[in-house]
Amino acid sequence: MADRPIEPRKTVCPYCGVGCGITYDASSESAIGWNGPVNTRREICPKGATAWEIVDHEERLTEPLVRESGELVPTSWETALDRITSSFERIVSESGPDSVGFFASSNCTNEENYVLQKLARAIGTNNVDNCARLCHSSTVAAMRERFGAGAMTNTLEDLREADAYLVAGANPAEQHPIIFRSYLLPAIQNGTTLIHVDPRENDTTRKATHHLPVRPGYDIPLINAAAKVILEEELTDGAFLADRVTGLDAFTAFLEEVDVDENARLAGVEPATLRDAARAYADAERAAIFTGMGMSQHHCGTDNVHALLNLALLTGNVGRRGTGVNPLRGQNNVQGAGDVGALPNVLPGYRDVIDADAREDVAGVWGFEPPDRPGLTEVEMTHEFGESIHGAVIFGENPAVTEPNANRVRDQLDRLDCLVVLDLFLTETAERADVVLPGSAWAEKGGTVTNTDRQVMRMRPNTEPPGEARLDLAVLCDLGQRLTDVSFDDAEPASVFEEIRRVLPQYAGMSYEGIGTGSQRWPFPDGVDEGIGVLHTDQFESGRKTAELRAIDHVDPVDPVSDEELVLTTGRVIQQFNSGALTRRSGTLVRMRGDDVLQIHPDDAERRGIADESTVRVANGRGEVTVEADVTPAIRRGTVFATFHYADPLVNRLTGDTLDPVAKIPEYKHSAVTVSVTPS
Ligand SMILES: Nc1nc2c(c(=O)[nH]1)N[C@H]1C(S)=C(S)[C@@H](COP(=O)(O)OP(=O)(O)OC[C@H]3O[C@@H](n4cnc5c(=O)[nH]c(N)nc54)[C@H](O)[C@@H]3O)O[C@H]1N2
Ligand SMILES: Nc1nc2c(c(=O)[nH]1)N[C@H]1C(S)=C(S)[C@@H](COP(=O)(O)OP(=O)(O)OC[C@H]3O[C@@H](n4cnc5c(=O)[nH]c(N)nc54)[C@H](O)[C@@H]3O)O[C@H]1N2
Ligand code: SF4
Ligand SMILES: [Mo]
Repeated sequence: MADRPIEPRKTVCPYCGVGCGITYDASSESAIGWNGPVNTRREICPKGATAWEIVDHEERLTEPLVRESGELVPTSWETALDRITSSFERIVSESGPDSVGFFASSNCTNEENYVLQKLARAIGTNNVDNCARLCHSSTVAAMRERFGAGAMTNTLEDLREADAYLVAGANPAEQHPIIFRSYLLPAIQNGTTLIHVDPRENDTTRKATHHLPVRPGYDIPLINAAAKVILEEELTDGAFLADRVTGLDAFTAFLEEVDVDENARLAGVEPATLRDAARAYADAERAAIFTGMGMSQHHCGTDNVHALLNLALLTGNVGRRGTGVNPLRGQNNVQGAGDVGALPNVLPGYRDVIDADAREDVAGVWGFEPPDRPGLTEVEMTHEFGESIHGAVIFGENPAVTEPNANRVRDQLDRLDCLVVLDLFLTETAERADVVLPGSAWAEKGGTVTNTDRQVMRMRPNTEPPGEARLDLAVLCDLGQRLTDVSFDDAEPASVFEEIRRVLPQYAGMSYEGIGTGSQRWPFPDGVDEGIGVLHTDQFESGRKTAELRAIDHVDPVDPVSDEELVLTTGRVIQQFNSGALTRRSGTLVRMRGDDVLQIHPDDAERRGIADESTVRVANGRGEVTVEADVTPAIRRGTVFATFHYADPLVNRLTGDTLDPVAKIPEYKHSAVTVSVTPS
């Protein structure tokens, strides 16, 4: 690929939601940091530092592929696009617009996602979603309902001022490394208390003052007990409760039934540790909550977050610097993919598709009215593949590895009449496609991405796509031109951003030029000088002055666990990213070990005759995997942990596809499994 022209320009890391500034560096022939809005001292983590290895990788897709007699063979763009057009036209004319579905990409820009959701809606379906569904859809649902905005309430900058951090079900030391090292750790070293709620001890726990090793799936009893301690010991913020909160009496009555010791035991933590942690949070002048997948990815994910919101309201920890409830978002643009409407129930700016005024407003810009019936979510769509959905476009996602109940997902993908994948590599999903389109990597594209603390930043090309590969935005616009009657002939990021501004109230005051090499933060209404940092200061984003305390009952996990079984929970490590489609291809990252093992407690291992580093079989009714055992007291008894970064072992064969009833997020963090020595 050395024949591509390269010009180093300031862009944004393609991996996590921190949004560090990176650029190509000619002297080291790799990516380095620049002093971006978040990584102001140019700091980056191992993934950012190896990001160029992906751009220049020999396995990059460089020409379109189509399936002929069962095999994927190289073809021209014209043939590939013709195949998609004729298949989709036939499917839609035979079975209607809801017989096609679109997976947008949280790894890709606002402009690309905006075009894809508009394309779906122009065809006449709201079947468009992105993998925000799999991360924080539950968090967004709870926060939108109670506070009026599903995003970090605070900014990284002001969170440095907190006196206590409550990190629940997140491991920022590994998953948001630059936030942890450059914002949280300096405060912790300066005396800020860190409370970590996580069934495992990991790099975040190692800096914690209090560790609550919760049993997976039992966060609600733990949080309710903490709320009871706060109320009993009069650690509430009376003035805030009087002014900004409703429902105190009903909530107090609900807590009367809560027994702190009993709930602590149910949650698997020491009552005294729980009481100390509750006091540490409530006593702090400013206390900030961070929340992650350990909370959101449960069949009760929305309720988990509702329970957390109670803590912030009781103690007046919202609407001020150094406080709030802060979901640490996943990919570099998962916040933005939702903002621009790549979701089945809302239009750009989170306006409901069932709201006639919202539809009319976008119709004023689009020239057509979007359909009024909410579409299906990602997991619901895969379940309909081969049933009511026959054609799908999967843009920058790898569901064959990352969706729950992977054996079922793979069967369903194979049942589609026409599966189109737009990606950089022949992923496990692309291998099942009818048409594979070669897209553009981070270093090849322009456009904007929105990071975890609502900062919209610009990407800039450092080089061109390799071979016949094309810019994602151009490909999506081409598909729009061919599949709809609407004009998609303008594939310039700057002009698409202009259109986004016109339909997305939160971005209305921004400008592409104005963002420059800095950032602009939403909400940024038209006519103001800058976006708003701390949300909910005088009133909530809901438009109300108050938010409600809410009684949240514990619900048992869906998978009952017998005496012989253990609970499998899943997650991440610093050096791998999601399906591993990119990071498994980095020679540097795969040399960092420990990312494809099963953590098991020494007592559980001994009972099963399992030795450290031996190969074990992990199984349940959905499937099985073989994996190396890492016998370690870092994981609580009765629980085992594995990452989902590999296609082998494919850990998602074991996860279940029960969905949270509100947000439709799958249960990734609690599956019953047997673990046994593999027969030699
Ligand atoms: N290095 C790296 N960084 C990433 C990613 C990556 O793949 N690799 N992915 C990005 C994406 S898309 C996302 S969404 C974020 C996710 O970032 P995190 O939310 O930090 O991700 P996880 O590791 O899935 O889960 C966090 C923790 O939840 C704990 N946990 C498991 N079950 C429970 C439970 O029942 N209750 C509680 N309280 N905790 C539990 C796990 O032990 C784990 O340490 O990371 C982003 N950043
Ligand atoms: N067991 C278990 N499973 C999980 C989770 C868990 O905690 N446990 N977490 C869930 C979560 S939070 C998430 S977000 C999902 C992630 O699930 P996915 O989104 O499926 O995972 P990624 O590996 O991020 O997939 C991104 C794909 O986009 C491609 N890509 C990257 N950049 C570009 C680009 O610029 N252009 C194009 N065209 N393609 C690009 C990559 O090659 C890759 O194939 O996994 C979910 N699955
Ligand atoms: S912290 Fe996240 S955004 Fe920053 S370099 Fe690492 S992966 Fe990239
Ligand atoms: Mo995610």
